[in-house]
Amino acid sequence: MKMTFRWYGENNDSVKLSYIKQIPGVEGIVWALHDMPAGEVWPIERIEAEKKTIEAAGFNIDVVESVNVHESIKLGRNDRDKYIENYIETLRRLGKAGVKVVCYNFMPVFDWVRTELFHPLEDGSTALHYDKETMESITPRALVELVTKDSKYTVAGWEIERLKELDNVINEYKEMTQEDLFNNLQYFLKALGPVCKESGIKMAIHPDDPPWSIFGLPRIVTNKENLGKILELVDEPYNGLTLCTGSLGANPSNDMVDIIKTYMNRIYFTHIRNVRIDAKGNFTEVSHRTQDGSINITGVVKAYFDAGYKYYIRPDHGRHIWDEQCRPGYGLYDRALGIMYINGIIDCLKKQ
Ligand code: DNO
Repeated sequence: MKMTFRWYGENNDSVKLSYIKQIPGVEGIVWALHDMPAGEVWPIERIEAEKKTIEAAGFNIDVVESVNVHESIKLGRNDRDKYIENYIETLRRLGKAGVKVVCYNFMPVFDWVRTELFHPLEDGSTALHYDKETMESITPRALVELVTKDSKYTVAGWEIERLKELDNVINEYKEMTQEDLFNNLQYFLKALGPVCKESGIKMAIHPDDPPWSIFGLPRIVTNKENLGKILELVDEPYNGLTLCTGSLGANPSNDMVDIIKTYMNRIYFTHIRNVRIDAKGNFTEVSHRTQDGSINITGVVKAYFDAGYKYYIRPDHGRHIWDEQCRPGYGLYDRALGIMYINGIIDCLKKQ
């Protein structure tokens, strides 16, 4: 297991690389060019500059999260091939720079969705929260306003460019079935085959977060069965998964340990996050510790350990603790605690 930490780039993150270096065991920085609009080719000079900064701080650049997929590809519009070509070129460049795994998602319009970014927890910290009733009564536009107003940073996955055509794009999805979305994903993945094979890049699709349909939009990366179906769309090693325990785990019928054991050999990247689900199905992100939430984090780490998992792992969203001012979910402190918890479980297993 290779421990990594997500970092948004110089002047775009409250956390410094030198701070991350002080967390024991972190080998790699999970990075991206966050200001690149989906569908555009990433400039070589910028990839090189990022690589230089990250490597100079003593980390590898093996994992990119994310190269975002243009809406035309998800919708299967007539102009999708040009965006797929651009995606391929970006992968070629990333491969040359030494990137090994590219995380992406295939969620229509929205990336992850929450109704509150700074929900108070009983310990005085705050965390990301999802309220079902709010989601059922709010319009997409009002949700964007509600969620982005409290953050001084852009919220990754909620980039302005992605959301500016919100209403039009949502309408375009109206007629679309889950099957259509699977087909469009297959078309996209097949086209990436040659570049992935030539550059050794593994594609790792991120689960839908939360793993159910929102605003009537189709969502397919939601459960064990669909993950299996996605792997079969192109049954080759380059087509793999990002396993995010907090995304999939927000649905209590997703048994994370079972899912991980089933797809272990195609999971190239893992996000460890705990959520506490209440009786109504609302959920709040909590500390990584197993007993603080609804997900068996200890069991998850053990499943990876037992399998001799050799790919990448990172602590996912943390709470905002100790008055830290940071990107929502992406502070230094709670994610560092998360790493030490994971490190602790692993060391304990090693000793046994
Ligand atoms: C949220 C993240 C997601 C993830 C993308 C991957 O914090 O887990 O935004 O990066 O869905 O494409």
